[in-house]
Amino acid sequence: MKKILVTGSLGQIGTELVEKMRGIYGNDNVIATDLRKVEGNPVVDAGPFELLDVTDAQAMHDIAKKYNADTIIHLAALLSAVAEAKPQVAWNINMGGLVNALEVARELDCQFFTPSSIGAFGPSTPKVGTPQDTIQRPQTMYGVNKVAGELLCDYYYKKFGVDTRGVRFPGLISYVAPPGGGTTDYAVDIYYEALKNKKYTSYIDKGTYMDMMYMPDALNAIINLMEADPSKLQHRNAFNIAAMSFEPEQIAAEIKKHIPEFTMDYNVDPIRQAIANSWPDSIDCAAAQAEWGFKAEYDLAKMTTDMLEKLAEKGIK
Ligand code: VAH
Repeated sequence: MKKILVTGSLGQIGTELVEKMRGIYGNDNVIATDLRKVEGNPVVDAGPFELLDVTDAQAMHDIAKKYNADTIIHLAALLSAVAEAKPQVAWNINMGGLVNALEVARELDCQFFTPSSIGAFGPSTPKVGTPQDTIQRPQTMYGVNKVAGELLCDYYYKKFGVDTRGVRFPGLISYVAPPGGGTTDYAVDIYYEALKNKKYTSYIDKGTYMDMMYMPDALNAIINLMEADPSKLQHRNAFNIAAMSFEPEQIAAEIKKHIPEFTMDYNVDPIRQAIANSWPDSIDCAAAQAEWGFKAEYDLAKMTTDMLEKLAEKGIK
């Protein structure tokens, strides 16, 4: 990774990944792109930034060529709840953007990363200790996109030799950029509301377990996988990774340790609840651990302490 092009740079992952990679690889070596430009945002100001609609294949090719990119980190995509509301748009952006990015990687011989998700599993997948290789018959557009994406990345590796790599992310929690339209967003919103209003109304029901991860672990996972020795990667694309699994009552109880007056009630959103019900409770990360040494630093308690501290420093109250 010497010249890295990132799509969706102003999204939940991109915002922090661009900054972290600029710290490691140099400001000028990480080319941030996004559909929109937010003046004053460090992603836009601290290094190269280009406007890019990922459905425009030629524009993506031109930017990658202009900067001599040797790596593409393709993050631009719609999350699960938005994709369910606008399935045709999701297909065009999630699949159209991915195939364009893979084509650029093939043409310019770039290493390639794109995230899959626990959304790539479905109701017939084993729910607890979900294996790396198992049944994947999701019933959401997001899940269909993620499974197709995993297969497409495998195909580009086998057919064209593109060095594609990827992980199945769980819900990602961070204090920097909001997720925007996912099913797991409640586990981010709850911290903001706990600080602002001392209460939270959860749209995900009591007892619904989902895998989660704190953003610093997610960023390290991307970088470590991209830097990993390729000869050790048997799975290559779509490694299961997770740091913790919890249900709403458990995150609320953890927050209560810091904010004793915090309370939570429920107003379940049937659409996001149905999506959550179709996902695993907890996935097995053995392949990622064995093949590239995946390890997470943050559990629920450590993450909660850090989230509340960092949000308070940001002035959330
Ligand atoms: C979503 N945060 O909720 C995403 C993610 C594991 C879920 O892919 O859509």
